[in-house]
Formats: sequence, structure tokens, C-alpha cells
Amino acid sequence: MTDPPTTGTATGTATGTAPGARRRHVVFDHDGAPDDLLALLLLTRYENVDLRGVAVTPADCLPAPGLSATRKILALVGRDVPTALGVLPGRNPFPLAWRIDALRADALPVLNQRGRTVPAAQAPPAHEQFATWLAQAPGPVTVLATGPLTNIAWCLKHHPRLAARIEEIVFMGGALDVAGNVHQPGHDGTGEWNVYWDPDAVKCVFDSDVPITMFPLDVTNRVPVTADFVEIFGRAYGEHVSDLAGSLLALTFGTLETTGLPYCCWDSLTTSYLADQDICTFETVRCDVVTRSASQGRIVRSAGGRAVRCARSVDADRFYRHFVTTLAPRGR
Ligand code: AGV
Ligand code: CA
Repeated sequence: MTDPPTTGTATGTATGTAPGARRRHVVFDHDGAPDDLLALLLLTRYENVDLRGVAVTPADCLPAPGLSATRKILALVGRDVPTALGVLPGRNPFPLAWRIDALRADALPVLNQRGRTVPAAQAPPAHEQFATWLAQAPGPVTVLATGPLTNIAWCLKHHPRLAARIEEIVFMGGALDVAGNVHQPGHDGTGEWNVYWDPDAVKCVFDSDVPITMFPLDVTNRVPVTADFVEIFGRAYGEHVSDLAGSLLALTFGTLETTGLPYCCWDSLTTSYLADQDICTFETVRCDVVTRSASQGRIVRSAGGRAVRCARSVDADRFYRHFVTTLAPRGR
């Protein structure tokens, strides 16, 4: 296995992959929040991951800075990976107060060492590009989705034969046996945001026969971003990758104070599964998605529903260790 070329300004090599983790072709669909950008950074470090393309869904971010930050992160670590911007709309927009975090991430000094601009991607919109990435991959593809499933649903609907190209969809979403995190007028609080933004997309993916491994709030709630955790990145200061990770983590501060809920490593935990499958335990659960009414965006247990492999418990210490070993090896 070869290390990614480090022709950028980053030092450090790919790490973090547990022995025995199998090699995967991966297409990544994220939605530009600090957590998603940390997930991207993790993904670039995994030596068993062949990253084929990155799509940015304009859900939990403003689209332009979400894509720009994505491209700058790939440049920082010297990775030449194609990117594409999502244009399909979601029914239930994310709060603007969250979406502007992408502007802050995109402005971080560590991402702007050569000036502010990276040329815009001249790619087709993400849903079309996604179909091409799936069709052209040299083998079965793992789709990692840490935002809504809009692009992948479009692919399954318009190019049904592509389903056979996907070996697994790894998805951060849902809240099975815990409260949701959507607190909007008219909603009953059972939904999770990645599902709520475009519930019909999740329904479409559930209606396919593609295997789904899901990381709901039940497990992601167990890995909050704490002050002690972020402090490790201060002590490890001095290397581009760890500086970026610490800065993205710092951007999440204030969430508890403004929403009453902590910011969690939702997407990083989900991503860590590609490198170490023993951080979480899993149970196959039959479930369905609610697409209408006050519970829209809720994933419910349902005897007649589709089988989803759900993460059910997490070894939080193992996760935090994995995160630090991968992104701040000096900070252990
Ligand atoms: O519901 C979790 C998803 C994850 O993919 N996102 C954030 C992660 O990227 C939405 C979200 C829930 N609460 C949030 C969120 C908050 N307080 N700030 C920003 N995004
Ligand atoms: Ca996300």
C-alpha cells in the first residue's frame, strides 16, 4: 500500500488504520460542517482508503466556502482528489447560524498559506459526478455520507444499475432509541438533521437493496467534543494537520451554550469505522423513515422495515485515541 503523495505543505504520513482493515474505494459525500471537514481530514490519513471523489452537499454549510475548504484541505495534505458541489435542494434548510461555520473554516490561516483562492472546480454538479465516480471505480465502492443522502438517492433513482457498484453505504444519521436533534417549529423533536433535510432521499435509499451501516445519535452522542480533548491539540501544536484538526474542533465551541446540546464527533466517529471496525458494536435493526408530518426525519424501528446495520455501542476511549493517533500523533 502506498502513502498518498505529500507534495503539499503538510508533514506527517497516513496513519490510523487498524491492522486488518480492508482496502476500500471510497466516495465521500459531506455537508461542510466542522465535523465533516474533520472527517475528510481523517479519511485522507487512512492508508486503506482509496478516495475517489468528494461531494459537498449544501446542507449544513454555505456551498461556496464548504467546497473551497474541502479543496484547500485536500491541497494541504497533497491529495489530488476530484470534488463536486451539490445543487439539489433539501426540503428543510439548516439554520444559517450553523451554515456560516464554513466561512470560518475556509478562512483558517493553516488553509490559506498560499493566499486565499483555490480555483473553483469546473465539475458537473455532485449528483451527476457521483454517478460517474461510481461507474468508473475499479471495484465495488463504499459510499461514506456524513450529510443528507440527496445525491446518492438521485443516482439510485436515475441510474438503478449503479446500486450493484455500491458495496456499502456508511451513513451518519437517525436517532433510534434516543431523542432527535431537530428543534424547529412544528416538529416533535424525533428527527435527526441529516435525515430531516431531505427525508425522501433516505426513503429512496432505504427502498434500494444496497447494504447500509448507520451511525445514529444513539452512539454519536457518546463522543462529545470536550475541552480536555481539544486541549490535546494545543499541546501537540506545530504541525499542519494537527493545527487544522484543533482549529476545526475549536470552531465547535459554544454549541452547548447556544443549543443546550454538545457538539459531537458525529461524522468523525462514522468515518473512523473505515479504519477500525471495532470502535463500535453493531446490531441489524429493521427500520423505516418518516417523510411527512411533525416527525419527518425520524428513523423508526418497524417490523416490516428494511434491515439496517446500526452502530449500537461505542468504545469512546478507543475512538478518541484513534482520532488523536491519526491527527495529532505528537499529542498522545
Ligand atoms: O445531526 C448531526 C449532523 C452531523 O453530520 N450535523 C452535524 C454533523 O455534521 C447536524 C447538526 C446537529 N446539531 C448541530 C449540527 C449543531 N449544533 N451545529 C451544527 N450542525
Ligand atoms: Ca455533517
